[in-house]
Amino acid sequence: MSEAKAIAPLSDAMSRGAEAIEQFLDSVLTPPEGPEARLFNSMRYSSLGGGKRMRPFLTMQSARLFGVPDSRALRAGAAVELVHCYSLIHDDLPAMDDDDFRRGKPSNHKAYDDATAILAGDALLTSAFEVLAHSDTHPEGDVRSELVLGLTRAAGANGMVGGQMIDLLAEDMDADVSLISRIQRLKTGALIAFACEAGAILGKANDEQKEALRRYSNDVGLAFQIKDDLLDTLGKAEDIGKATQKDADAGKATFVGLLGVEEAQQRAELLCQQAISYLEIFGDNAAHLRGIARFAIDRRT
Ligand code: GRG
Repeated sequence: MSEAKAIAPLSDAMSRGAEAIEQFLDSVLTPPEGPEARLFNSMRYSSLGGGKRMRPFLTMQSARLFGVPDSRALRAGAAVELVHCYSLIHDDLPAMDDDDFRRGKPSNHKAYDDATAILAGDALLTSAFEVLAHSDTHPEGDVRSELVLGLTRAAGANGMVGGQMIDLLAEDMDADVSLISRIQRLKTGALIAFACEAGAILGKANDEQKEALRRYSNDVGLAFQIKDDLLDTLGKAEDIGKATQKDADAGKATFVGLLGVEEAQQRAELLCQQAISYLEIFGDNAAHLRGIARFAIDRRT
């Protein structure tokens, strides 16, 4: 009879993952001598010392399903986090969401200036691809190029940036749940989905395994976004580390605005359960991925 392997509680595993990401990003973003040190300091300001690091944790846990060495999964997860950090800097700029606080401190353009914040975002984005394309991420060029292709698609015009464009335009549209779902699938969901896909690419997962992870991550991404809307409506700025009620004040259509708090909560719960059901084929090895699906909707920040 096989005995279920004891696994560390989710919070311990997430803390260890976050610590590993912190150290890796610290090593990648070492400031050089000279005036460009300002750029590195601005990049470090928005990538170190904060954030839940949920996306790299998804990469590391997905990769573990296929026995991928942690050192490789860490690099792929860090690349995803670098893109995420760039998106937060640019999203906070006056031309976008115009937010003064992020992760409990002044947003990048407030701590530095608009031009430096734009450059820091640009440089974080490019450093993500530098990390991914390095042979330490995987010895085989084909695997590395599949990773690069996947991240390009998730982050670019057909993914996160495209979603941001539609989100900006949607302020003047009669948005319904289907449009909001599309925006969020691109803006937030695509990068979360790639975080899981990266683990599958590194581990050369088969089609059935890739499809299961794809469905899981799509539902987690949407549930995560609904929770973000709920936090924006119900949360306190001091707990969340950024302003709340921003979307409602800007007249933006959100899941909560369209469905109401209760139905939005129910939808997030259903998505969470559905996401977990897709992990059945991975058995006990997917325990932390199941935990993350719950974390996405139970979190307080
Ligand atoms: C400006 C290119 C560009 C893209 C912006 C993702 C995005 C698109 C903007 C982020 C704005 C935002 C608050 C989106 C809602 C969902 C989300 C990405 C929340 C922040 O992610 P968390 O909660 O943040 O994982 P931490 O700080 O924990 O890393």
